[in-house]
Amino acid sequence: MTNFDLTEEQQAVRDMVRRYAREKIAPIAAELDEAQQFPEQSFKKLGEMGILGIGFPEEEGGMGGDTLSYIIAVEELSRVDGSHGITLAAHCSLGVWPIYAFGTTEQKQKYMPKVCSGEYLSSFGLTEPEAGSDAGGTRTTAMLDGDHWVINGSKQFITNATYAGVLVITAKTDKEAKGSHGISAFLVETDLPGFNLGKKENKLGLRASDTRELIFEDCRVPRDALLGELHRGFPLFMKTLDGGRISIAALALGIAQGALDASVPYAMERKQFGQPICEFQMIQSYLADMQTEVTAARHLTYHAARLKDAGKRHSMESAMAKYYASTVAMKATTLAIQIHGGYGYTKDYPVERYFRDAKLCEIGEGTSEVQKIVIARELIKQHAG
Ligand code: COS
Repeated sequence: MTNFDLTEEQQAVRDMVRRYAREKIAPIAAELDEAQQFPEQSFKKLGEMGILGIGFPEEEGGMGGDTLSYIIAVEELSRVDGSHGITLAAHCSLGVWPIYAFGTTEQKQKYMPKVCSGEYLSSFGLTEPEAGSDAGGTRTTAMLDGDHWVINGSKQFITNATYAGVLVITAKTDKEAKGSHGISAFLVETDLPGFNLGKKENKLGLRASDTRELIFEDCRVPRDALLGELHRGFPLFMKTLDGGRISIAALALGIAQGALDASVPYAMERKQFGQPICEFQMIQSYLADMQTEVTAARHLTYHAARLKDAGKRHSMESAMAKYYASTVAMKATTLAIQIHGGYGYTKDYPVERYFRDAKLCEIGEGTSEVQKIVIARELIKQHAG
């Protein structure tokens, strides 16, 4: 990988996470995937290393790194195991970031040190059975009763749910308001009465990551658990997703790079017709496509991260990075299996896992179709002046 003008700090994060991923995660990734086992020990260790608070200021309890350092950490984990990558992505982008960006001083003092150190894992409860791409279709409600909000409803496909200490969730606070209006965000501690975990999903890929349903039955959270402005939860989570989508781009990028990492040495070692298959031009064509497209995806992803670091609007760039990197991950992992031939279709090589893991990138945090809507709308807006 070329340097991409990384600072010394960004390179140090990359090297640290890369070393940890290669030495500690790569040897156990296949086993965790097979057993659908969440890597609790890894996240304890990543918390000790500061990685769970990597993109947040030291005074908030974070490591003091920037968005790009965090994105590189997701990429390096995903290069050996997408389940680790998505767990970090959901924690930092969807759980911690909204607390940091929209929390009151009291909320930040209460939660930031815990989520940055890994004492609490965190995540985001937005999706519901009737509110997937149509994120404004939220049916979960939060009604004020004295000094408490009473939450009722359910959330689906929530990453990290079992292991989270606090979650950001969304609920309708004005039942009369239509569509994206009248939704608010809340901080919910997961040991509250009325908060229950539902079914654990048995997934195609990212099987060592935790994905569950959340069920709220008269779950009472304190009045000051409201995060951000009342009834303005929709823009809050759209801004959150603008950042989250860069981390899913990094997940896709890492998986695609992992597929390429596995394919080059395999193509150099595997002999057919009396020579290594890397000497055949059709295999070279596959490798050339993978290298070119992975590099292009990295440019888009790092660019979106740099815009976020510069405090500039990055909705379109995040969507482009996610859309493109996900497409690249699907293609690169498909080609990696093709290069490995019959062996690639078995669990003896990691490329079948990468292939299964890649598919989520085209779905989670907004499908590729949703990304195209975001890109086109931004483009039209820019042209309208
Ligand atoms: N940043 C800040 N505000 C934003 C925003 C952004 N990126 N995008 C939209 N908003 C604001 C709009 O300005 C508008 O504000 P007002 O109510 O003040 O006018 C409001 O949010 C509604 O926006 P819009 O009309 O664009 O909403 P739509 O219902 O048309 O949104 C899409 C359509 C499909 C783009 C949206 O629902 C979406 O992204 N869906 C996918 C959700 C998703 O990713 N789910 C997976 C979650 S996994 S955690």
